[in-house]
Amino acid sequence: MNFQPHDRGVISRYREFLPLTPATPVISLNEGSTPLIYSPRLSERTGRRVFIKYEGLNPTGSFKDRGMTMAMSKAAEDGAHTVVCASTGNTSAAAAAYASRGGLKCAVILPAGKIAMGKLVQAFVYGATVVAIRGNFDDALRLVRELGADGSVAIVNSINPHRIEGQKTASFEIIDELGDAPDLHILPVGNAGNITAYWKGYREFHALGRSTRLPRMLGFQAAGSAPIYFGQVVEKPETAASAIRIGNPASWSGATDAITTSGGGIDIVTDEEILAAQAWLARNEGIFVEPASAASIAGLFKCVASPCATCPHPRVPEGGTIVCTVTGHGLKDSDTAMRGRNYAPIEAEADLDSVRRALEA
Ligand code: AN7
Repeated sequence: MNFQPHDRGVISRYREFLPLTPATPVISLNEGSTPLIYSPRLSERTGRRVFIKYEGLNPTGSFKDRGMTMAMSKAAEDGAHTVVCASTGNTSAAAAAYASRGGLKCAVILPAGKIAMGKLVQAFVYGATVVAIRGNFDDALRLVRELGADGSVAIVNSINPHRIEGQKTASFEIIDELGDAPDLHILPVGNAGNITAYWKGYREFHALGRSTRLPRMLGFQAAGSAPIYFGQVVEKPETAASAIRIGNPASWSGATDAITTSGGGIDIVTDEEILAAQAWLARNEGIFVEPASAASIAGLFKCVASPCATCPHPRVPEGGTIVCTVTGHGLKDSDTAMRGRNYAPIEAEADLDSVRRALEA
């Protein structure tokens, strides 16, 4: 049998581009290699070739697995026994899973009452110690920095540079699949690690001659949690997209660099636009994403509807290529997907006539 352990994860696929040593133990769940799905209806609506990078199909249901395989492997190499992170939900799910895979202890610090149930249950079932603070994500991240200061625990938030290294592999995959970089890349922005990582990945492959161009990077924040857009810390961020309910992003400067050097932009979308885009994508393309992820799609719609000064979309040539990253699976947060909608089954007796009547109603 020609079986090799970990022969499909991002470390194995892109080892030569990652800061590994022969001694690094690879802690992997075969993450990455997610589908890049051509989107006919988005393409029709925008007059561009639109692809969806469906990161919800990673092992724990979000893009965080790419960075976590790196961060956990390096933590194990460095002899750490315990990892800790702050999270709006997806980082904690990934940290808990990869810690259990690697035999490390995991503690997660979460804003109480603000974590989608699908994510919270992941932290518990994977066996993490879960602490809910009376504060928001930004408070949790401050506490994690303080906890990690004496070196007794390894921080696996994206302030850990290994996380960014792992996450940059998504850009590699896109270039490998399209044969070049897209004209425009759109993604949601919360703590801003991902936009920083994608831009790093695009630049690295471009420098190696694997792509002929660099994309413009366009990030979308939720209107109630948009510190980068407004240029100031938001003390009390609010949004239904709880994953990006962040008022003081750790990778702020990375995002600014990606946006300015790529000739891209940062913009906002309202919760209404986000939830409408979430439903639209599911109904029209068969792709169910969590609210934060739908910010990419809401952003694309906003660009089409009203080209604005900060938005590079009008400069994408007709027929040009756009990739939208959708970062997390829709099942992560079914409560928000149901809220405010009249999703209810049509009740019927268990006989053919009743079912027929129900179908005709
Ligand atoms: C689905 O899990 O910050 O801009 O603690 O879960 O790299 O922070 C999650 C962020 C977008 C924003 N989409 O990415 C966490 C956390 C989803 C997310 C983001 C997050 P960054």
